[in-house]
Amino acid sequence: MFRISLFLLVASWFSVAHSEPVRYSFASPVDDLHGWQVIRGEAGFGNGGLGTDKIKDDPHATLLVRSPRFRLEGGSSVSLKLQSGGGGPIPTSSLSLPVETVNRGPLGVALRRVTDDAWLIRGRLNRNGPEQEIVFSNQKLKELHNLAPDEVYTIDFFDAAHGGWGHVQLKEITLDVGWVEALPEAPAGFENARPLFLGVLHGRLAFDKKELFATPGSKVSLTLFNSDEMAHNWLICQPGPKVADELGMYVVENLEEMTAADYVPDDPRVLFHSALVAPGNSDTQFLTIPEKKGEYPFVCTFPGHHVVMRGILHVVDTLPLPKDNQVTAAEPVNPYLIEADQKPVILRGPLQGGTGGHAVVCVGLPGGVSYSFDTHTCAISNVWLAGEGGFIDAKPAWAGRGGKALVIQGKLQHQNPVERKPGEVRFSSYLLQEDGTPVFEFTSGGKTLRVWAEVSGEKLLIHREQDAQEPEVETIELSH
Ligand SMILES: [Cu+2]
Repeated sequence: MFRISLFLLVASWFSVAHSEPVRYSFASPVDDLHGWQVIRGEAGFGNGGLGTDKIKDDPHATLLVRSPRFRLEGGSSVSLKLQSGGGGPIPTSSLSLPVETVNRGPLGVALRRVTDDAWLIRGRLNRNGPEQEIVFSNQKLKELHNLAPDEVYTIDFFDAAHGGWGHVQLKEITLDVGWVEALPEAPAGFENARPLFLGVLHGRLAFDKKELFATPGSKVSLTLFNSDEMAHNWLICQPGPKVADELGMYVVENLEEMTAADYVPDDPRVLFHSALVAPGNSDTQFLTIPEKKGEYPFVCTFPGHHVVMRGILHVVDTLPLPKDNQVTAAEPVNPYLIEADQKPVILRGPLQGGTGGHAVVCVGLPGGVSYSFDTHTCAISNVWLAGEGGFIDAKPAWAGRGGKALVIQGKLQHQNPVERKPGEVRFSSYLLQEDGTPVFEFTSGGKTLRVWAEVSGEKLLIHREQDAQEPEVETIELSH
C-alpha cells in the first residue's frame, strides 16, 4: 500500500515536470503577455515585439518582464529572438538593475535563479538593428541541471537603457523546460511573499543551497522540491551553534515518538518547519521572517540527515548580491555577421562570393547597400544588398585561427567583369569623406584616379575621376 501511494506521488510530480517545448510569440499586434509578469515599468507592444511603450530612446522606468517558473532538465533548451538596441553590460543579478533607465544601460535577457535573483546566463544583441537569435548554451543548461536538479528559474527580459538605440523588443522565445506547478495559494498577508526554493542533491544528503537570505520581518514562501530517492524535511531553528545538532540527535534517540511526529521535535527552538516531503513531492510553507537579525540554522531531521544536511538562513537588512562564479553570457548565434547600423563599416581582407579577390576593401552602408573595391583591379568589384544577418560574415576570417575569406551576405546586384593586367594600375590608399564612405585612389600610366560610390534613391552611383577632371558616373540599379 505504501509503495503504491508513493508511486502516485512520483507520477503526479513528473507529469507536471515534462512538457512540450513552448514557443511564445510577442510579435505585435498580438498584444498578449502569455502569462509573463511585468515586475517593473510599463510593457508595451510595438516595433514588432514586447518592449516599453515610451518614445523609445527617452528615459523611462526600467522595464522588467518575467516568465513563469521552470526547472531545467537534462535536455532543456532556451532560444530567443530580439531586435533593436544592444545596450550596455548586463549585471550579474536582477537586484542590480537600475530603477530608472541609464544612458546605454543594460538591455536584454537572462536566466534567473529565483531564490537569490542571480542572472546565471545573460544575453544581449551584439549590434543594434534587426532581429537576432540568442541561444543559451545547452551545455551550460545541462551543467546547471546537474549541479542542482530541483533548482527553479525564470527568464527575465529587461530594458534599462535610454539614448541611441535605448530600446529592445522581445519577439519570440522558445523554452523546452520543465514547468513548475503553481505554488499553493498564499494565505492572507502573504500575497507578495518572496519565493525561496530548496532542492536536494541526489544521494548526497545535502540541500542544493547552504545559505538563504531574507530581510527582518519580511514575508517569504519556502518550497522544498524533492527529486531525491528518500524523504527529507527542513526545520528553521533559533540561532545557536548546537541547536541543529541537538534537535537532530533528539530525533535519532526518540525514533518511535519522532516517527509519529514526522521527525519534528516539540521544542521552542523550532521556529518553522516543512512537512515530511516524499520523493517526487514538494512542500511550500509561508513564513514571516523574525525581526531579529542573525544566523538561523536550517536542517533536515530525517533520522541521521542532520549531521550533514543543513545550512544557514541569514536574516540581514539588505539582500546580498548572489555569490556565483557560474555566470556566463549567451552569444548571439553568429556574432561575426557584420552589419552597418549607424555608420559605414569598412573591412579589408580576401573576399569570397561575387567577384572574389585576395585584397579587397568591403564597404557596408546603413540601409544595407554594400560594395567591394578590389585593390588589384582598382574597381568596384561587387555591389550587394545586405541580408538578414548583415553584409559580411567575418567568421572564417576572424574566428578560431582565422585567416580565411570574408563572405558576402545578402543579394548580389552587380559584378564587375573588368580584368586589368598586373601593373596596369596601382592602388594608393583610400580617404574617408565626411559621411564615412571611402574614396579610393590609385594610379595608372602616371595619372591619379579616384573612385567612390554613393547611394541615390534605388541606385548606386559609381564616380570615376581622372586627374581632377569632371567624373564619369556609372549607375547601378538596386532591386530589393
Ligand atoms: Cu534529509
